[in-house]
Amino acid sequence: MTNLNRRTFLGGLAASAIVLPLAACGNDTDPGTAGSPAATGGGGGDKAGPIVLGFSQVGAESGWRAANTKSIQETLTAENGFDLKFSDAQQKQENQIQAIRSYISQGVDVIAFSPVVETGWDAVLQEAKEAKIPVILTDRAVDSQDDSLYVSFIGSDFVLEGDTAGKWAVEQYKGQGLKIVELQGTTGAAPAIDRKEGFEKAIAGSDLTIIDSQTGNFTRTEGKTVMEGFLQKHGDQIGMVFAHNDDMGLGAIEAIEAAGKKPGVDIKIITIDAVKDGMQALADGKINYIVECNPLLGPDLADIAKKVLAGESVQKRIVVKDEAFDQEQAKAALPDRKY
Ligand code: GZL
Ligand code: ZN
Repeated sequence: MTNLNRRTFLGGLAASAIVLPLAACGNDTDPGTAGSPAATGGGGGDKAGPIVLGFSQVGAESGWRAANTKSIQETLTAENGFDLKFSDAQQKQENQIQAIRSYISQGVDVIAFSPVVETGWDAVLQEAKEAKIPVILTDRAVDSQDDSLYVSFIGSDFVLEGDTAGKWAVEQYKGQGLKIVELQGTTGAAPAIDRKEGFEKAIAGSDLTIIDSQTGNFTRTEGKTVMEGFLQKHGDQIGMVFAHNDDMGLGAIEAIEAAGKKPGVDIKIITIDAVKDGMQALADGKINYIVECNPLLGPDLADIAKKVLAGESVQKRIVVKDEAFDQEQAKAALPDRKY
């Protein structure tokens, strides 16, 4: 009997509250009587066999996402006690909802996902709750009224990331009346909403102003296209680009160079993520400052999943620590960067 069936079967047991002698099966230890943590699929410390974890990933839109996926797939391995079911939603919420529903019907032990946008999750998370399948959020948050719909949220503080970027910009460039164009992340996504909020608060009261702002959906291609539009519309007025991620900043660099201007010199650039390509551009002087957003969430996810299934209490919010780099710091850090 595979783990999945055992979990569903045990779930059934608890519901019927009768204790049938379980068919001897595979490597299962005695799951305990109906109603015990094991029987309700709570897992119980003695849960034998791998933890079946269904993960719904946003997509493969950026270098950050690739590093995040790698961390999850490299950590949630069979030898680490997991049977990982992984799906890529191509940045579509309906694909994530569909994947979560399929994990529920498979009767996985735990569901984890990075919600592409903040809203629209309550129904499917309610279904997971009714199926007694714990849900862990990684990377991005949901704006849900009912926070019993997930057991833990592991991710960076995006408002702080925007604040750190804005504070550095004011420190470095105040007094020049700098005009900023903003490349926003995916509309409705927690990092886009929160980074914008943090940055705007940090520059408020200074002589730095945002003269235009548009989503580039966290991708290099769209960042380039939107920057081309900004250059046509605002030309030499543009003193700085604030991009919500490195990939859109790298796209902006292509557009700026195509317009015969020097990125990092004629037009300053501040981005967020600190993935390898971004850090290289920073070291090369084409970007001026990068605030890191650590994508290596696999170990925390594995730890929380094991604790939840062992019936241990877990922290509701785990804030991932981020650093920030200027050009000199990037040169020093590059050789040791893990992503
Ligand atoms: C942030 C993450 C964002 C990255 C982008 O934690 O959700 O999504 O900043 C990625 O690069 O696409
Ligand atoms: Zn929000």
